[in-house]
Amino acid sequence: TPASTGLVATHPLALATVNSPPASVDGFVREFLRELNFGQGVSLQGSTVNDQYLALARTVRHYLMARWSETLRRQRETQAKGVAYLSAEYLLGRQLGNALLATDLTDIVGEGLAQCGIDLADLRAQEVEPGLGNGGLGRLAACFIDSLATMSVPCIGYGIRYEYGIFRQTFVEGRQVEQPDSWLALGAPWEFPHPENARLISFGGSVETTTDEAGVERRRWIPAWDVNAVPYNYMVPGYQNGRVNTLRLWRAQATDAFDLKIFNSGDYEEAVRAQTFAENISKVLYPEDSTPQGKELRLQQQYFFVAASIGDFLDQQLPEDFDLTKLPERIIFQLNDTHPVIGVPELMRVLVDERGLEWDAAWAITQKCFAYTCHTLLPEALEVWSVDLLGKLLPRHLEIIYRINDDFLAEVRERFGDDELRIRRMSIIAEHPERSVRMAYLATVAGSKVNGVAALHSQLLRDKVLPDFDEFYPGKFTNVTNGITPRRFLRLANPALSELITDAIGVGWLTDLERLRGLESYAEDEEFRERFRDVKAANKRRLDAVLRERDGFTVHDDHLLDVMVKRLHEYKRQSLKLLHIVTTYDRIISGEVAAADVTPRTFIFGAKAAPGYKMAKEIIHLINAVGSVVNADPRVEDRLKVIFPPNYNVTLAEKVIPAADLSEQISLAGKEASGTGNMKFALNGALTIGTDDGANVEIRELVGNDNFFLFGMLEPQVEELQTRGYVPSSFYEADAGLRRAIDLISSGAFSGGDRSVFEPVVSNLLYEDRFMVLADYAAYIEAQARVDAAYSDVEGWTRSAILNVARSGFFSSDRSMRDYIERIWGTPPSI
Ligand code: T68
Repeated sequence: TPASTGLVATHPLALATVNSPPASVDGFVREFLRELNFGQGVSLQGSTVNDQYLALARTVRHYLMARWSETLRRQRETQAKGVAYLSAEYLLGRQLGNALLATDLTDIVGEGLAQCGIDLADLRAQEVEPGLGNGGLGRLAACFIDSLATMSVPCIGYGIRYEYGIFRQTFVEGRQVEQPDSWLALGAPWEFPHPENARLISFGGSVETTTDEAGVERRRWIPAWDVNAVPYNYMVPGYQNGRVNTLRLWRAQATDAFDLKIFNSGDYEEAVRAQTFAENISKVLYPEDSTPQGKELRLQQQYFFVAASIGDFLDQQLPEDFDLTKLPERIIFQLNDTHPVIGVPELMRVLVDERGLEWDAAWAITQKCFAYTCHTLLPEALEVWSVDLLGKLLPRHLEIIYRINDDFLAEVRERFGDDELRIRRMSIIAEHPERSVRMAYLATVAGSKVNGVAALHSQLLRDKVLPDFDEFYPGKFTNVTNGITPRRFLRLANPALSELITDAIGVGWLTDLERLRGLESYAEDEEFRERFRDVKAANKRRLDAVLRERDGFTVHDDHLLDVMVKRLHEYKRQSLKLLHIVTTYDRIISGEVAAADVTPRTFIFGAKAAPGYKMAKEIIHLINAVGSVVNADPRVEDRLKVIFPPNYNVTLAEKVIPAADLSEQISLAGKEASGTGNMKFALNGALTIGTDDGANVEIRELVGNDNFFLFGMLEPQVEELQTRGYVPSSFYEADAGLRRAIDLISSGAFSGGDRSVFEPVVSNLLYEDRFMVLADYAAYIEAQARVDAAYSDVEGWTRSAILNVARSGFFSSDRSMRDYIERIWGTPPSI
């Protein structure tokens, strides 16, 4: 309840909800200095860069506050249908630039700070990005909430406020070493903690049967332990539209701080044991990507944030007398992969056990309130939880899951008779190798819709991963192709290109990205092409400055910049890129080609490997080893450079992508669900060399075959080769170039003569090669030759690059959001 205003209510400043500071240089400077003085407690003269950054962030926040408060007020009043996006990950990137863009304050702030003798760029550089996600899935969530705010759609993002985000990657002698990511250490100016709104989340214990007042038997969960979930709110500003949505991340806090009696007795460790245990839940992000870890703590994290979020929504966002049968008219819970799927039995538990609804009524509500997005095709990436673990941690939820499964299988029997094979295939409970809950199946049964993240992926999901369910639930499966926010990945990351675009086609494209089509005719304009090239070269110099300072690397602005940035995973095939580099190097040192005849290229890698993923780490080591040798070999005459800056993250992406000429999207066909980096590169005028996989398919369709380098097996060919029996060594035997590249690695050329170092990588390629690197090698080398030829035609290349920009409007996440609204949510955009 808000504090009583009493007499103060008559004060003029108290009449408005929240007042904004004046949007002028003077107004800003006054506000900024007040924050410095009264927020940080320092004078301008005595302030550090961090003081200044924190004061600036809080000042910019002030400009968003009135919009936020107004957005919340309106939502309370209209009770318009909204989206609760449930995601264990949000890879937000830096906040300052985006907040300045949203408020259109960049110029005012730049000038105001200059008057104070401060360079805005220095303060921007001070911000540590919240890396609360692993890769594509987490970044997608961040793009989606940006788009929803910009489109004025009511949305709350719910997630976890990890104390440590994705690890900071360092290299020691070329090998990955992980360091904790202390993103909160220097202060967290963007968050609003609300400890007074903490929610109690329970775990463990048992279930008993009780009889309620009406004499009806009810199951009741008697938990064994609990933890507080403390909400931390973040602003999600729409782009210059007066709207600010909310991202609410939960932090775990112990219910009992510590045991004073034990503390006084001197056993300090024991005194805080319970606290440490509870608070571990939001301590650190699991760095696993595309391979879910069946760890108890991870299940605790999932239930912790989902139970807090659903409880928060029902108790805090709805009016007190809300009729729960109307819940589907008010909210849709969008499940970002299976990580939040435990929310399904949780909503059932709340409706049935706590709110007293009948099972069938509760199930009817639940089925309409959830929708599920799948982000993978790898069978090993589909999350399962052992029944033992789930029953120990969440006994009542396990019961509910069993009941859901029983009812579901009864329906299957009704339709198909006692087709036991089918029943076993479709059961939410798997029996082998261990009794466990298939979370994707639970999500599919409970969700009103199930979507894949690119056209090909959604098709394969229906045909290969969940065909029985597709048959059983006609119309449930749909596609929404991923997207990226053009605010961050074009306007903020590439101001020079943004300006060139606006000069050509005027304003308005940033919220209506299809307008980039207007650039098509400029591809034929020689002067425009020259300006476009100037922008690219300037972005390479900007990257050069960043990497020089960061890691001591140089980037030549006259090299073709060939970039592969994404998580390190065998299916993404960084090793195929590496074989191309080794082959090119081998051709030079063997004298097959003169260095002077090789297209000068700088290869940039950015990739983190999951700490427990051995092969991925070996590949990182090999990339670094090849880089050291190639970069230092005088015979190469500096025409090839391999650079691998450690700790690739959103901040670095914003500098790398705008500088790129060539985008490497070379996963084995049928393995990359969508990819979103591929979209960012195309939008920034890089050409793609890629397989027919994920959203590459749609990129190629849109930008045109002539402006895309396609290579490799198609998905059905992959499937066919698999069935026929894939023997990687036969490709090695048959291709001299491939043999020489692999032999060069085996020879110890990149490991100081030691042949054992990269033996695991080589053997894996020769005798296992799950992702058919060797089978696609020849096609890839041939495609790279096409790249070289195309790049030598400067005007032709520029034309293609411009067409990539002009035809990438479809990949705005604003479009993705329209598709979700139309195909899944039915949320009318509200004002
Ligand atoms: C990615 N998945 C897909 N997973 O690989 C990518 N997994 O093709 C797609 O574009 C992107 O999702 C967005 O749809 C992931 O990023 C994970 O990060 C992840 C994290 C934990 C457990 C499993």
